[in-house]
Parts: sequence; structure tokens; C-alpha cells
Amino acid sequence: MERYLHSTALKATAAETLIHDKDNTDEFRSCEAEEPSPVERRIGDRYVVSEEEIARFKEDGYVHLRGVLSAEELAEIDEVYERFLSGEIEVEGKDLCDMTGEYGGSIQDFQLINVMLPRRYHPAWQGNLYERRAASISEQLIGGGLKLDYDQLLAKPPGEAEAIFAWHQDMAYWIDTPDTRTASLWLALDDSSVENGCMRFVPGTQLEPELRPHSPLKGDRGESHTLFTELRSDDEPRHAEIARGDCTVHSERVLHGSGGNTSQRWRRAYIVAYRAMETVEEERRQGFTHSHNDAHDVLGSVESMKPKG
Ligand SMILES: O=C(O)CCC(=O)C(=O)O
Repeated sequence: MERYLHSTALKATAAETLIHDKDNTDEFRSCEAEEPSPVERRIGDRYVVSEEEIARFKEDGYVHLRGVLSAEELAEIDEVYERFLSGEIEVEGKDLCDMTGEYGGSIQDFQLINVMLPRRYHPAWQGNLYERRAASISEQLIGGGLKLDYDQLLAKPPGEAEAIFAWHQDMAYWIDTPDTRTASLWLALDDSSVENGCMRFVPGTQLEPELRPHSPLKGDRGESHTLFTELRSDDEPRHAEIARGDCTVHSERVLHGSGGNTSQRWRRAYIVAYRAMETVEEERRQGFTHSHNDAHDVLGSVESMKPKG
């Protein structure tokens, strides 16, 4: 319990600080181009995405957006996030788990803490400002007719060098549907760098004709939820170092994952995924809600869980 009490104290500095510290990386150089400031881009529920960012999302399969939430807006999220990490907000069964390994154990020992569907366990979050801004961003990036499919918290405590999120494409985790359009917003609650396990992507992999082959990391869905695929020798991963309040947005087919946390800081993220409305409806018809407590046969019906050969 003790370690969670310190997470808000470890809260990172404003976005601008990291940009100054890190101006030698590609990600941060791109922030210096002349563009409206985050304050100008946030207009109530809306966040204005530039043409260049839309093009980058299409080309790379992900894009980095600065200052999606302000310091004040983030503070409200921190408070609830802390209540999840301390166990004050109860999460049912396997929706609270360690994404590095098997189910079971206690949150104090988790290396990569995963809370699935926080809005289900804390209904006051439903329709919150982040969700509304994420809806506006998603529509600009992938078009209309979308619905919030799921949300998730992923936190790496300080010093968890093995808190590695295995390489994967999100579609490998999901059932197939005709319209797979997805915008997954990954909001950084802490400055996110290589040291504390930021996201990394292999740009362009969303354009490959087939999904890469994925396998369960450990046993079947009763034992662990995690899938993985191996990087190929010609893959060129790129780290997405982003500041607190920034988001990356990624598509359902881009190859991505994250490294361990070797720093003495937390790495907390809050994810919301908008997907085609028909897809969300089809998922629900099949009993697929993105909860790890969904029926075993439903979770086992995704392609990557089927026996090979
Ligand atoms: O937060 C991470 O480390 C991985 C997140 C991820 O894979 C996702 O949001 O699809």
C-alpha cells in the first residue's frame, strides 16, 4: 500500500519542462515547429488536431498530441487514479491484474498494474472531460460513427525493470469485425520517457496486409491475458517520449509495446479507445466487453488464441 501513497507526490512537472529537457529527440524536436499552443487547441470538449498530425497518424499508425489536458484538468484524474491504486475503488476479479504475467497475487507485488474498464468501477468517470476530448480527437483522426469501446489504466511503479508490455497489435486481442477503425488515446499522467517505460511503436506496421502472428505469453486466458509477437530484424521501433498531459493516439494495427521502468518515478497512463459503433455493438452481442472476466469461450474466440497448425 505504502508505495501508492507516494504516487501523487511523484507527480511530474508541466509538459513544457520535459520539452526543454529532451529537445534532442525526434519526438521533442517535432514539438518546436510553429503550431498553435495546447491552450489554443483545447476548446471546451474539443481539441484541434492539425492536418500534419492527421497525416502522421495515417503514415505512422500513431501520433503524439501535446497538452490534451491542462494541469488543472489532470489533477482531477490523479485523485481518482490514486484511489484505484490504493484499492479504495474496488475492481472485480481479473480486471485488476499484472500484464507481465499470470493472474493472482496482490497489487503490491504487480510489476505492470492493469485496471480494465475503470469507468465501470467508477461510474462518475463516464462522460468525463478526457473522454469527451478523446471523442473529438478520434473523430478528426478516423472519422465519425464512433463509440467509446473501453478504457484502461496501466501503471508501472518505480524501479520495476521487468514491467515490459510485450510487443503486439491491438487487433490481435480483439474479435474481427468489418469496420475495425480504432483510435486508442494513451494519456500520460507522468512524464513518460525511455527510463520509466514509455510507449514504443514500429511506424508503418499498420499498413501491412496481415496481422503478425501472436501467441499467449503464459498459458490460456484463464491464466494470463497477455499476447506477444516477436520483432523482426528489419523493424525500426521508435520511442514515444511524451510529457504529462500529452497523448499518443494509435491505430488498431500498429505494432507497439513498452519497456520496463528503471527509474525512480511512476509511469501512469489512462487509455480510452474509440471504435466504429457497429463494431462495439457486435462485440457486445458476442459478450465481448474488454473485461478480463468475460466468458472464457468469448475470450478464447480471438484468432491468436486458436490452436495453430
Ligand atoms: O501502456 C503500455 O505500456 C501499453 C499500452 C498498450 O499497449 C495500449 O494501450 O494498447
